[in-house]
Amino acid sequence: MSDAVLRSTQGRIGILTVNNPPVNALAAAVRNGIKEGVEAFGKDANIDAIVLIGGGRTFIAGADIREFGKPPSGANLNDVIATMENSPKLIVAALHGTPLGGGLETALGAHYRVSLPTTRMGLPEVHLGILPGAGGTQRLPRLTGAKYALDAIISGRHIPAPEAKSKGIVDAIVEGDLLKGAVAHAEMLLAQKAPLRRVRDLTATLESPDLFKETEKAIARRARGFKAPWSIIKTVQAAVELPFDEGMKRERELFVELLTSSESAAQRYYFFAEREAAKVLDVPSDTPQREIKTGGIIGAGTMGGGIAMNFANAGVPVTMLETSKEALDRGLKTIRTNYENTAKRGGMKAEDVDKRMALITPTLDYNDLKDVDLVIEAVFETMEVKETVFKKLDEVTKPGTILATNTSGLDVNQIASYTKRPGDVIGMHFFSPANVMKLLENVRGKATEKDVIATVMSFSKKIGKIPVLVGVCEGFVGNRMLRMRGIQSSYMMEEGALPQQIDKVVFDYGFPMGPFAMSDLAGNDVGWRIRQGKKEKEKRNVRYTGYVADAICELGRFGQKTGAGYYKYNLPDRTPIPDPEVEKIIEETSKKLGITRRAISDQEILERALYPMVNEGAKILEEGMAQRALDIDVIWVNGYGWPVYRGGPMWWADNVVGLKTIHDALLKYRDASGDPFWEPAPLLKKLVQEGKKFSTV
Ligand code: HSC
Repeated sequence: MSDAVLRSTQGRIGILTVNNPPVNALAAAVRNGIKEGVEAFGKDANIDAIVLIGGGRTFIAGADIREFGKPPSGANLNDVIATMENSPKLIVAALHGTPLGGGLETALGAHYRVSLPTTRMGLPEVHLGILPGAGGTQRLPRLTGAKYALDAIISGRHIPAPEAKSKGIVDAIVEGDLLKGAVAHAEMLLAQKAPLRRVRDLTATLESPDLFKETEKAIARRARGFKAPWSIIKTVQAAVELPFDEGMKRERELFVELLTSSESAAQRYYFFAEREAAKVLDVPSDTPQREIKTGGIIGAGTMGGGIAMNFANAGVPVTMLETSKEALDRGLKTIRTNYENTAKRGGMKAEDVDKRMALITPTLDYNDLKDVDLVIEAVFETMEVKETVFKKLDEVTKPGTILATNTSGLDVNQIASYTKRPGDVIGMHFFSPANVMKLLENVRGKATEKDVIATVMSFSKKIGKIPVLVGVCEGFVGNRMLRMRGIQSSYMMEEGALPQQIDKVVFDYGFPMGPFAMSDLAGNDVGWRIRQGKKEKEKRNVRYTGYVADAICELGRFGQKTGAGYYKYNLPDRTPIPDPEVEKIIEETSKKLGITRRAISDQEILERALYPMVNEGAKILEEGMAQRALDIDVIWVNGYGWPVYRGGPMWWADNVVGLKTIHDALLKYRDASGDPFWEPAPLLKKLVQEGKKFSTV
C-alpha cells in the first residue's frame, strides 16, 4: 500500500485520503492508490461506503503536469474513475481547496459529492492548451447541461461552491469539519438506500440547437491562435450527440492531439515558468522578510494612483503624497471613478468602493511617510526630480523602510546613491495601467539587500502581480527588447513596407496588435518628446529611426487621442484605418533618405521584427540582467502580449524556430545591410556552436 493514498475507517465508512503535497496532483502513485483503495474497500464486508478526500490544503488539483509527455506509468486515470463509478460501495468525494482538472474529473466519478463553502473547483485544462482528458467533457455536460459546461470548460474558470451546488456539480455543502460532514452524508445516503448514481448514465441536455455554432462565433476573437477551445466545443458536442463510451473516445483523440501540439507544450512550459520566475536564485526561499503593513506612494498621477489601488485592493493601507492639493484631489477622484466603474460592471461590490478609498490616505507632508514600511516613488521621469524625492525619503522614513522607484528607464543605482541606505533601494517597474497589468519588473540594484528582494518579490504576489527580477540596464528587460522591434519596424517602413502590413504580420503571429497600432494607442508624442530631449540622432549608434514618427507628430498626429497617428480613426471607434496621407509621408521620407522602396515579404517582416528581440534577449541573459530565459518569457507574455501558445521569445527561439536558424538569419541581414545591429550576440553564437538552447543557460 503506497503512502500517496492513506486508508482508514470510521465505523463502516472507508476513508481514502490523498497524500501528495503540495496540491495532491494525480501522480502514478495517487492513481494506483485510489484504484487499489476503492477495490480493497469494495471487497471489504465491513465497509458500506467510501469517502475520498484530500489531505492538506486541497482536494486533488489535477493531473501531475510534469508527467505529460513522459512514458505512461501506473493506472490510467480513466480506469481509476471507471473503477470508482463501478464500485459496489457508494462513494462520496469530499472537496476542499481547489479540485481542478483531473481532480474534479475524479470527483465526477464518485456517486456523490460534498464540499466546503469555500471550495473553488473547475476544469482549467484550457490554460495548458489541452482539454479535460479524463471524462470531464463528457460528465460535466451530463450534470449541468451543455451550455454551462461549455462555458466552464472553455473559460477554465474556478467555480465557487455555492454555484457548483446550484448546478448540481456538488450535492451538498457542509460547514465545519469536511471529513465529518462527508461521513455523515455517506451515512445518510446509506440510510436512505440512495442509488449508486453514475454521472455517465445521465443525458446531457442541449439548450439550443445552435449552441456550438454560436459558441464558435462568440470565442473567435479571444481564442484566436489557440487550439484547445475549438476542440472543447467538439467534445462537448460529442457528449450531447454520442453514447458515453463513444464520447470518451472522441475526447481521448482530441486530448492526445492537443497534448502533442506545440501550443500546449508552450502553455505547460509557461505554467511552470511563471512560478519559477518568482524564485530568485541567490535568495533562498527562507530568507527573512521585512513586514509590509503599510505603504506610501509619491505621486498621484496615472501611475501613482494605479499603484495605490493595488495596495488598497490587497487591504494594505497606503499614504499617497503629492505636491499640491489640486493634484492630490485629481488623483483621488480618478481612483474613485475607476472603482465606481468596476462596481458598475459588477467587478466589485458597491459598498467596497468606500472601503478601498478609506485605505488610501492623501497627504502633502513627507512626515506622514515616516512610519510606512514600503514607499514607491512614481514621479516625473528625470534624475533631478528623483534625486530630490529620494533624499527627502532617506531623511524622513524610519530605518528599514524599503524605498522603491517606479522608474521605467533611469539608473536605479544612481537613484540609490542619493540615499545613505542603497541596500534598501529597489526598482518596482509597474506597467500601465498599474491597477490592471499583472507584470512587475522588480529591479535589483548593485547594493539591494537580499531581504529587500525577498520582501518585494513576495509582496508583489500579495498585490496580485506576477513579479520578475531584472537587473539595471537601459529599458530593463521588456522595453530593451521592444526597442529592437521598434528599430526594425521603422527601417522596414522606410524601405518599403507600410504600417498596416507590418502590424498585420505581428498581429497574425498572435500579438494583440502590431507596433504602429500600439504606438497610436500609447501616444506617439511620448517618444517624440524623448527623442527631442535626448538628441537621439547624434547619440544612438543605430541609424536614426524617427524620421516618419517625427513627421507625423509634427502634424499633431499623436495617435488615438488625436484621432490620427500612423492610422486615422473614426472616434469613438478605435479601429485603425490606413491613411493615404501617412503613406505619402512615408514615401517622401524614403525618397529623402535615398532609399528605393521595394516589396518586403511577410516572412522578412516577421524575422526582422522578432529575431533581433531574441538576440537582445541573449545579450540580456549573458549580462545577467535576467536570471534565466524563462524570466524573459514571463515578462513578454505578461507585459507585452506575446502569445502564450508560443511560450515567449526565448522558448519560441529554442523550440520552434531553432537557435541556428535565428543565428543564420541575423548573419544574412547583417551581410545584406552592413549594419552591425545584426551581429549575433556572443551567447547565441556559443549556444549554436555547442548545439544548446537558452533553457540550458
Ligand atoms: C489535468 O488535470 C488533465 C486532466 O484532464 C487529466 C488528463 C488525464 C488524461 C489521461 C487519460 C488516460 N502538477 O500554484 P502554486 C505545483 S491538467 C504538478 O504555487 P497556489 C506548482 O508548480 C491539470 N505540479 O500554489 C508549485 O510547485 P513549486 C489541471 C503542480 O496555492 C506548487 O505545486 N489542473 C500542479 O498558488 C504550488 O503551486 C491545473 O491546471 C500540477 N497539476 O495555487 C491546476 N499544480 O512549489 C494547476 C501545482 O515547486 N495548478 N503544482 O513551485 C494551479 O492552478 C495552482 O497550482 C493551484 C494552487 C490553484 C492548485
